[in-house]
Amino acid sequence: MKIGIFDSGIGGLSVLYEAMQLLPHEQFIYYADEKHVPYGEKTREEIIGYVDEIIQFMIDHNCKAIVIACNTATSAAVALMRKKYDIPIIGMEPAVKKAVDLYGNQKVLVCATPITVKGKKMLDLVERVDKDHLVDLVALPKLVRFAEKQEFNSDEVLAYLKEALSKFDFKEYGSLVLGCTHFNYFKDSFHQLLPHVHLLDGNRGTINYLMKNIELENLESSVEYYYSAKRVSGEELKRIERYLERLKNMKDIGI
Ligand code: DGN
Repeated sequence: MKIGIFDSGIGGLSVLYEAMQLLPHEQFIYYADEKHVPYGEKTREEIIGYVDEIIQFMIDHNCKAIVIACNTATSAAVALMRKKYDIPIIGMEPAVKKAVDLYGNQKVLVCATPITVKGKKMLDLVERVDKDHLVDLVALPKLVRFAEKQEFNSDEVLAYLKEALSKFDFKEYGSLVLGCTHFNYFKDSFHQLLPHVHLLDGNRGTINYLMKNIELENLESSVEYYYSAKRVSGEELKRIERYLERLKNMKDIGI
């Protein structure tokens, strides 16, 4: 059987990339909900509807487990979906605990979409792990659109990040948590602006958790890509390959 991984768009490819490294004998379906990206600008009810439809699609396509490779969709829908379906449904959890454990001698900045930053899931997580009040949150909504346009380390991206982060005094911060899977494409820009700050994403933790919840198989590795239920081919497949190539080039930045 297969493992289904989905996101509103191409952010979750960073989770797929990690999964392919750690699970080389599994078969994957990757679903980018390009019809509805960005989820960060939708209502919770709308997101729940999209997620439900995608999970049904994955089950119809023989998936044994599903990874919601989107912090926004996890925040809005994972609890409800776990009640509704009886296969493992794995969500994203921003690596806030890891940042506090590893770099808690300094402040931690968590960046994500507005829905994730304001969501109950994030607030509960921070309350649980942030005993010393080290954690600050910031929404960076424009990065999702930049990533979807394949605009990465441009002057415009750097100017946006500089402005959005200007209210934080980075002498006090030791780490930056990427709480949105789309933000992984900007690790080099974050690193360029904040060279002494450690970058963390939640991808490895998510795949480790997935591994504990499935029966591993010994299959010939493969990935089927879909853009909102339409099988991807030709130019669109090349677009996806460019994202995977970028992730490969940045694999040594951050943890
Ligand atoms: N990749 C999504 C996340 O991790 O939150 C961003 C979703 C969006 O469409 N804003």
